[in-house]
Amino acid sequence: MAELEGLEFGKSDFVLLDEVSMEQFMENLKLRFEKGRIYTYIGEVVVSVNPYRQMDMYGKDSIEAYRGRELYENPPHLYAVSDAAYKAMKRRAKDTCIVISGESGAGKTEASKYIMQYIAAITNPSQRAEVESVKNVLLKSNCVLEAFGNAKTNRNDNSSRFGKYMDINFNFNGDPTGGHINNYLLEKSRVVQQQEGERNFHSFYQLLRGSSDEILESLHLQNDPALYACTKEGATSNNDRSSHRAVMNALQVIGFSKEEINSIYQILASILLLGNVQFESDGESVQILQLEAVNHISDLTATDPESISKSLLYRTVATGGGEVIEKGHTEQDVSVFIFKSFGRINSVIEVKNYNPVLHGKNTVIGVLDIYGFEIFDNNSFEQFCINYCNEKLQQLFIELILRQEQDEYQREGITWQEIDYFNNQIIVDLVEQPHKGIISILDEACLTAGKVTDMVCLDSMDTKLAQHPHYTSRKLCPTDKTMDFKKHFRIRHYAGDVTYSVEGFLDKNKDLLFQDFKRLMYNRFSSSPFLKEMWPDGQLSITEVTKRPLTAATLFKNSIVALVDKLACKEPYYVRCIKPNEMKSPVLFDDARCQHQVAYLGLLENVMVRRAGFAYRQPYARFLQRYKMTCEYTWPNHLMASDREAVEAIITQHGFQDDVAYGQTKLFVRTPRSLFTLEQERAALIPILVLFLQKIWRGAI
Ligand code: AOV
Ligand code: MG
Repeated sequence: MAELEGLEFGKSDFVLLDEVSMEQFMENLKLRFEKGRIYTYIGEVVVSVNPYRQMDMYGKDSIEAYRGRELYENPPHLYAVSDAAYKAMKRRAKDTCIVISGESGAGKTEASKYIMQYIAAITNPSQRAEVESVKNVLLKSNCVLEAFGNAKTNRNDNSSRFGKYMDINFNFNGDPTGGHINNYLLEKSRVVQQQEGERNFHSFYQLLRGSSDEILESLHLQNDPALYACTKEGATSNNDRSSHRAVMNALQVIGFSKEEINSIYQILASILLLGNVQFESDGESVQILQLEAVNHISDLTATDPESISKSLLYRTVATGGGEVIEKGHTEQDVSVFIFKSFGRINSVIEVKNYNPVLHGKNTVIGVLDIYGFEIFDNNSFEQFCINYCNEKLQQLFIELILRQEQDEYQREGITWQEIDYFNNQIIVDLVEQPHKGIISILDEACLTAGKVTDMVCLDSMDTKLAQHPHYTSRKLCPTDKTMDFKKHFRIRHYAGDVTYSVEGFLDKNKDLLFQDFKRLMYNRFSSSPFLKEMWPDGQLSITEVTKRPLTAATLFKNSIVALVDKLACKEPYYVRCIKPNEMKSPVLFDDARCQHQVAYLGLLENVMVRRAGFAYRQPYARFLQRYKMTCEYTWPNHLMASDREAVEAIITQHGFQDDVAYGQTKLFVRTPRSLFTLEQERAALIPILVLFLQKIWRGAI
């Protein structure tokens, strides 16, 4: 394998290291990064180091080089695993998935785009129009989703603020016939608040910088992001204008009508204007200061200003007796529906991308690109959810790559040196366990009537979780000077310690959007099914909506559990991304940072399992069926006592006995080479066999 590139580039598969140690692993990883070899295998897992520069390895030539080839025939590449997933799907009708993981800024989203590009490039050779249009929608959806769901953070200039799982459906020809995108918990709070040095979602800046003067005028906007509370942070960027053009084009390709595009931008404009509305409170009631902005919003949403003001200032609640009263609400409430309306835009995009054109047998390749593990100066509810999600994905990796592998050796009676690894299930439990976990405690606080504050909830967590080895309460660390520990709790995550501020947890978990506002929007858009759909419960009458909805954390947990279930029943391929440094530098390999990631991703354990283990396994009967023609003792039928003995005959005749182990029901093959040789022999024999059979049919033999 390594000789494909020459030894000066290091080992192309960590399995080939002379000795499995952290030292050797890091040496190889660093050498390859420095030589511009950003991909390295652990068997079929791709380890990728973010190059932070444009690499000349994704062009048409590369695509051709990898198309239809086996993993070990070319230097490591995302294209090779994409092809392996595609082959498994096409030849063996297996649903497959490619799971891309790694911390924020490690290169997951870029990887997912290259994978999609590759799949698009190798499919539909006959250029059928309907398949081309499906491919276009799938490819272009990225651009739109990134505009609305990505933002500059202090970890990554183009950070995904939502999780994305895309299923691509294929017909029996192996051509894409449709797709479905699931979005996971968008970080909505970003619309009203960003940390220092960060930006709001790209789409706001794109709209302001990229639109013509006429359009801006019609939206009551000016082209300077610094003028708006939502965008004044990080108002400078140079490519917003060109991105705006690309997004407009993508929206059209996907099939959004002119009116729909206008409506989306009217809503974005309303959010920008709403963000500038200030309120004055005299302790009793609240007044709006900028009535002009309210007038503009009313124009954009074709709603009368009275209703807007009213829905901003009051909420209508149904009392027990069915009577309706009006009650004032606070500034904080107002921000809630600003970001909620933003979230709805994304759900519309998801609906638009769903294309269930399913003909006949249909297989799926899923591509998962989710927000990576992150630690900021201030970590809130969003980081809590994001990091929990990463714990779940790490758990899936452990399950599929480390645990099941070892379990199978045990079951099959293969001699095996047990490998120790850190199982993060304990942290997953800390978060999600019913009744005892953090989400349950949060939900309980949210559902309790009366004034339960964030601090009351924190107290409850500190009491209930005091003994947990991965939870640190303020009470246990009163002398911790490294931070304001008054309203914080800390979780020892698999990827590092994160201190969360509990402030805002309850509100974000309740995720309120007031019914008045939904009703207003639903009625306003009654002539447009596209926009009406954004406010589905707006049609409910006041008394119908008092039922308690599920909390944000519980909904998120449920969606992640469903995602993991979906992934677990597919054949998984893994891309493990590593961030080489914090400076976005193409030349810096920060040894300590990289080693930390290698350790928590469990890559060394992965090498050990893989090395001691076997790359391929097949039940005896199936192996025999496929390769019996390559051995005189098994062709056309064997006379041995069992299939296993017949398989032994094939293996021995080819001299592969040191490369295999015999399990109870399956043959285990260590390296892919042996199988490859057998495949080649088989391929060479088939034409001879066909000729032979033809002669028999013609009576020549
Ligand atoms: P992420 O998806 O893993 O973070 P990205 O894929 O957005 O990270 O990568 C961050 C940046 O690194 C990109 O914007 C590129 O500038 C650069 N980069 C990554 N991969 C490559 C590559 N293969 N070639 C060239 N440049 C690359 V996050 O979404 O924050 O968890 O939520
Ligand atoms: Mg990303």
